[in-house]
Amino acid sequence: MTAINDLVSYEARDGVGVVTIDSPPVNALSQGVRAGIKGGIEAGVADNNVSAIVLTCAGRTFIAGADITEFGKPPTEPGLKEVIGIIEASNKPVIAAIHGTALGGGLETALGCHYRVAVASAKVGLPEVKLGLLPGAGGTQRLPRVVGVPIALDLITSGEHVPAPKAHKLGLIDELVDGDLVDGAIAFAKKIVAEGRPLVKISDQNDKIEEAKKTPGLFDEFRKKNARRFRGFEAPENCIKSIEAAVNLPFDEGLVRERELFSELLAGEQAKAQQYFFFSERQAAKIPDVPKDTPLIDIKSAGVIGAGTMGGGIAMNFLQAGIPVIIVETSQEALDRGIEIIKKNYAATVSKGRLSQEKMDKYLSLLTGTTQLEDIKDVDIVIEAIFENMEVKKEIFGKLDKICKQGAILATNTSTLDIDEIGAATTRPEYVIGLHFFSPANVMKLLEEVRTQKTSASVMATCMALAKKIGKVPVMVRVCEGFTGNRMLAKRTDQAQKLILEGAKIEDVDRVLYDFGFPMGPFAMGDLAGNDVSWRIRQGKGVKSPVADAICELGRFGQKTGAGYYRYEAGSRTPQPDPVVEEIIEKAAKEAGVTRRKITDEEILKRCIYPMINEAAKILEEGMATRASDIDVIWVYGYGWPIYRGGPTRYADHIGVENIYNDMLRFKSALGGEEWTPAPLLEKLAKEKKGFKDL
Ligand code: 3H9
Repeated sequence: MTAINDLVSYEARDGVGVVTIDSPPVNALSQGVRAGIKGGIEAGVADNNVSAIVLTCAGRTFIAGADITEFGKPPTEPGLKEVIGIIEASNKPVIAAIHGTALGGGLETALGCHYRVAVASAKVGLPEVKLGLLPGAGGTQRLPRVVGVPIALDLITSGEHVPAPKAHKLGLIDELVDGDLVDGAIAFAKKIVAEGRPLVKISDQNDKIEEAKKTPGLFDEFRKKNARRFRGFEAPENCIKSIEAAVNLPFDEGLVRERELFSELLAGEQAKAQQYFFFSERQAAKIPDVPKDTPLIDIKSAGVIGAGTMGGGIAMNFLQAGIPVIIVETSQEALDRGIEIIKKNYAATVSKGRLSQEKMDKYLSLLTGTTQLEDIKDVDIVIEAIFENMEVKKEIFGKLDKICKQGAILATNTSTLDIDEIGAATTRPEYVIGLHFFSPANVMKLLEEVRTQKTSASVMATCMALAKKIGKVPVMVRVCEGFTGNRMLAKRTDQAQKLILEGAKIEDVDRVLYDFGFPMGPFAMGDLAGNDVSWRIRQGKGVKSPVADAICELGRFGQKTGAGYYRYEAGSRTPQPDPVVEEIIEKAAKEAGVTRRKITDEEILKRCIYPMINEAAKILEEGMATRASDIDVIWVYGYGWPIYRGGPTRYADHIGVENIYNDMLRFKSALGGEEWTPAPLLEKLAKEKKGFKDL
């Protein structure tokens, strides 16, 4: 074996040159890897003892893409396009041998090879769009030439990871390899040499391009069909334009156009925000005082207390991860109802073709129900998901303490209560933790995990790993009112209520936040979730909110009652402004002595967002969240904050903390109110002309 450089080696095996990249963790295409591939291919071409070259990777995966940490730095030679050009121009067949994931620049490199083989567990894809980019090393030009334009449009604008068997059917993979990948790739290489098969250069293949030319409306149709999905994002449109270039221009010119469109995105704020978010999500998985080698508790079974909407959704996550669940309810009727809803949810997914009947049956075979708490005595984790009442929860945790085996994790899904107090109801508070799922719990990706003063490192590490296993993104926070997400949300809700009292229209507040990029505004959101939920919480705390209370007093709980802040036609979810609500607001304003005025969109946006950012500063000061970027992960995955704006603290840095601070002071003198007093941390950052990124 010859070292080409520190990261890439070359070896002749059985008449085939094997170029192996070994650059942990994911063999990203750093300068060293690019130079190594170039050197490796050149070594293979020059080696008279070999007639073909296999390009493969050591470690857990094939090349996972360009090295994202290099973006924004001055380019270094050789560029990826050049390296791919060298591979494609090789006079000996080059075969990519793929395991793990061939993503982004990794797949583009493989598409520069003349053939591709993979193990069945491998996945391939061009996920650049998720980083606010497009495949910038020929992916938008080569992929459509292999799979056709319609499929390329889907794959490139979704960034989907395609499993190898499907990729094989699409012609992206030439052969699936059983057993050892490199042995299989060498055998494949020898076979194609023996059969005298041609050097397949994808750049020369134009059949699929010609086919697309016959449907000129293809691109506009695709744009129209996906307008909702792409709303607010810049990258999908550039992806489409680049694939259009593949159809309308010769290959080399298409590459040039692709580079222009790539560079445009790379320089933009959205790509920077989305790349920031990629690393933020991975950072969030790390808890500074929980070492990497902390022993994990083996979670082989789960108990869920409460078969309501949350409990049912939580149970589904475990079932889908192959973890058996026992669900507990107080009455047989409530239990049956809860289990029926789970079945209906799965059946609906099956009928939409997004789940096989076989999988649904498998999930349901892992589910049992009981009305006896004692039946969960042997489970490894319990998640309590009943209504928010401290006394009832304490009673349940006291019982769990007696019933559950030693070493079991006792979790609560509370979104409002003091989990230290819940833990104190047991003799094992170190096993108690908050696992705050977001509704719908089987869909929303965020899992806000809440550590108490006593939660053990092992319980935390286990719950972080478990979250990943059940397809969630976990963020660890500490106990405070509303934890991190809802504590910030409360600030937005407060402003939204004040804005409508002062004269803004409900639909204008919603529109401004929708246009900012949220899936819906706060009032449409309230109507969807049910306004009665927060009304009950306010009643419990003795807190008043004149408009929100008046609406609930009229039984206008939202979509489920046909009216809330908006009215809804029977069978429709489209919010219609309602003059009745306008009257309620006017009356409430009069009673509160508020003079109503016209409020601009700019004021609506700043008043909804800035107090949240200020609260984020307080949360960080108090150490309730570990990092500013954790808060951003919470808001993107739990509340639909547009990922292309990175999250609240990233957005604050983009606007400038100093500008936000100055606006806060202006609002304070114009409107009064404690919410406009800048948090000491916000003030400090503003005065030092720094941002959350500098913390
Ligand atoms: C691109 O290719 C542009 C091209 O068109 C070329 C244009 C010229 N770079 O996710 P994990 C790190 S754009 C640098 O926890 P997993 C990651 O931060 C790229 N670092 O593992 C983490 O570090 P740490 C297109 C990267 O097993 C560690 O590796 N490609 C990169 O759950 C482990 O990552 C993509 O978008 C990278 N490209 O998942 C793929 N990738 O341990 C991005 C990962 O310090 N990557 N790291 O926190 C992924 O989707 C997942 O990492 C992968 C593995 C599925 C590969």
